[in-house]
Amino acid sequence: NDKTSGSRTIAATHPLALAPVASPPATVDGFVREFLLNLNMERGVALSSATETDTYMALAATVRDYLVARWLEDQRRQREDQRKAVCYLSAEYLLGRQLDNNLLASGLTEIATEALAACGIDIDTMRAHEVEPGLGNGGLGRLAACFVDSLATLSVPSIGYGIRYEYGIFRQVFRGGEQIEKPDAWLALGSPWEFRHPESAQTVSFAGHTETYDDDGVIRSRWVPAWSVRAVPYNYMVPGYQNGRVNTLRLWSAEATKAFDLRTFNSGDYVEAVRAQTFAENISKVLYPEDSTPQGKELRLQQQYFFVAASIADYMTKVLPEDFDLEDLPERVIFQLNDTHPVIAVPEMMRVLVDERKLDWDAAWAITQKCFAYTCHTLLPEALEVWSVDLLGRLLPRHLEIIYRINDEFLLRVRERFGDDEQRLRDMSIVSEQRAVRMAYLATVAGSKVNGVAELHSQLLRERVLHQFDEMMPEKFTNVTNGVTPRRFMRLANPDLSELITAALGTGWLTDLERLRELESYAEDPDFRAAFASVKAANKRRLNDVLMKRDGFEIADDHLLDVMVKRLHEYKRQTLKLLHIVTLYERVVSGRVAASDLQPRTFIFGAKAAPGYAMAKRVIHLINAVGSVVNNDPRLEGRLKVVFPPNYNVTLAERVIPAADLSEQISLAGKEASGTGNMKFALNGALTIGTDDGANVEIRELVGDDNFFLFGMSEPEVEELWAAGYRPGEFAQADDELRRALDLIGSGAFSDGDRSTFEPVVSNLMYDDRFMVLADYTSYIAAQERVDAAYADRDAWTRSAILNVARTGFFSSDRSIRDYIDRIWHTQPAR
Ligand code: BZD
Repeated sequence: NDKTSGSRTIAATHPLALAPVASPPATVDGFVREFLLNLNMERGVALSSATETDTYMALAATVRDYLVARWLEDQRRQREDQRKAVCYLSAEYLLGRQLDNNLLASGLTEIATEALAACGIDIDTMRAHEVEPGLGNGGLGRLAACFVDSLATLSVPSIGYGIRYEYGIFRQVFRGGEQIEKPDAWLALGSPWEFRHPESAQTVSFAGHTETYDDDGVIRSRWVPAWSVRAVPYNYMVPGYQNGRVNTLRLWSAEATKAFDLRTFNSGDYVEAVRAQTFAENISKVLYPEDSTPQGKELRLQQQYFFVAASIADYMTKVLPEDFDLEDLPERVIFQLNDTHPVIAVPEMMRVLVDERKLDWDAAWAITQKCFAYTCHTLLPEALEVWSVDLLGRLLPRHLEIIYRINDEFLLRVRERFGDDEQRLRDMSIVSEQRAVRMAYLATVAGSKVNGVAELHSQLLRERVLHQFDEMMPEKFTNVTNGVTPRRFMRLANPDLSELITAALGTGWLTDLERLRELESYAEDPDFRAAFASVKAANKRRLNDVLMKRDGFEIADDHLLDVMVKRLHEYKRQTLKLLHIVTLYERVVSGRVAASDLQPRTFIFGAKAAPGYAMAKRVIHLINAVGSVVNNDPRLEGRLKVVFPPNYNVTLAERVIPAADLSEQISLAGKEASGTGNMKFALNGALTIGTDDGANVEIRELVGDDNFFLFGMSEPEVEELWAAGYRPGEFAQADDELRRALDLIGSGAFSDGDRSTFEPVVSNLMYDDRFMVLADYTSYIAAQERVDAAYADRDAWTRSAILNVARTGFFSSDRSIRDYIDRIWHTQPAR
């Protein structure tokens, strides 16, 4: 047992207390015993009277019990080992359900299944009972979740830090085809996976003023804050895949520093009495659902500073030994900044080092610059975070001063290097002329490395968004192409395919995904192709069962399953997909094509729109509207179906992706930083129809042109057309079918004759079309025709699908993490 807790030493004498804590025996009997113990002792119920929630909670606690010993051991080792660790700072972790993942990681799936069956409980019911923690918006949050899985699997000493939002991404429902947002009360029944540690709380302060003072002859600055909150950590176990490792994810929850004012309460003003508490708790109350247009909201800045300040304090005071020489900090830790959301950590670290630890500025800056690295996830200028000087000055006055000084010194260096080029100084200044702090610039100046998330994205980052920084410090820039964890997105999501692969290759591929290459030769084996095709068919039936039960949608066996699941965004171009569907529909209803000549297809959409993003919400409405017309028009003879299950999340993704035939990755070239859905589909044997954008480029290079449906303008072509003056109307004039499709939508055919409902969508495309949907339409339709032709030869299609699996092992997040280690972190695996 661990006898030191912090600086306190416990004088244990009992033999049990001296030994390391033991896990329960990994047998069916051992599991049953532990499960019943939890049911009785933790839930206070007998098996005979247990509810589904009781049994789920007891099961989760049991799985936890098996992991705890390893976890405690790893924490002890990390403290003793003194190896360099990664602190991954992310405002989002889109974890998905935990039970199945933790069973798999601990190798307990079979034992637990049998043990529960022996107690009369179906483990699938337990799996279905879990509410997923939706603590992220989309790709960025899911990437963080894949990364913590790979960090544990690769034994990288690391901690993930984030926010324990009480409400995650909203629950989406449709009313009359329109999106309605409902709060996601994922904690309503409590989470069995977390450990609250109020004794390890940190105080995080805000507002107030700064002052200088004489510190034994040295003039120093200090911050006199106006108010504070308590940051209470909740620890989550992150088990590596069957390697005995368990890492920590530490999510912070905000609480009031003082219990509410009892005197006010007694005087009868209850609301006033709890005001402080409510105010404090607001900070971690809800995840902002905007994923591309940061609104500059004060509460969001509070959230960012809250979790970053708590994390740095936690690392500096609880993880680092007390006598640690701060000059050595860069050999001990690297803080990876997941986008700009945690970038306020940079001035916070400076404040801690200079104001609290009394280092001189230059020494502190030298340390800070080596301790941070920054990952950028976007290229859209409107998605780059900026904070107004006014807001920063009000909320974090000392940090603003520090940012000004960082900027002044940086601009001096720019001047030294490039002379008095005033335009350049304005362009590169961290503080813009609009008096806003550009967080991406701050991260670039402060970080040791800056990486994009796919080759093309990293290149465009250097050439466009951060061009002048690249000129000045090219050595900072690098690429790490994203990846996904094959444990969740292959083994758990697609058990049948995983079994087929294991039968062919043996075990080991799940942690060495490049071994999928060995499947290439199996693509030539008719028996393997038949087996692969029947796995796909079974996955479609499984999806059918899920959707039938969930939303009453049916997936026909003989339909090509064409899937577009991702956040709703104009740059991702869900409208292009819609124009394809409307075109097919219009061909039939106008009599130009016989329904019987259509390749039967089911189109699946999954997408949430940011609540304030009016155009995105209108597109959701339009998808549902087109769906209800297309699905009910007898002239189509059931050959086209549009299925849009609400509330797309990780759990649904795990069912949809393995069933897909065709993966839609159709963003305008140069706009999707990477995409990670694209990787998940390819790894599950869907073929991609896509533009040369983000990681699609790398997918296509790996799978080969014959196994990928490429269409649309390349990024340089996009730039060229844009520079020449893009007039979308000309494209509508030039393509008869495009005009017909737009006219049909504009005519009210999908809105009971009401022309106004979708007029904004049509006129936006006709007269603005920032993302050049119309320019790529013709090429897209032609590519879809190649899809139909290819699907007609089902066996050849299956061969392509197998080659997609075989050639995309590169996209394991294990490889991404190795790239981070080699190119950025330079850490060693834990002992
Ligand atoms: O990050 C996404 C990009 O759009 C994808 O191309 C990329 O694959 C993933 C992972 O690198 N970005 C996001 O998901 N961004 C957000 O979710 C987000 C959230 C809050 C504020 C701003 C952006």
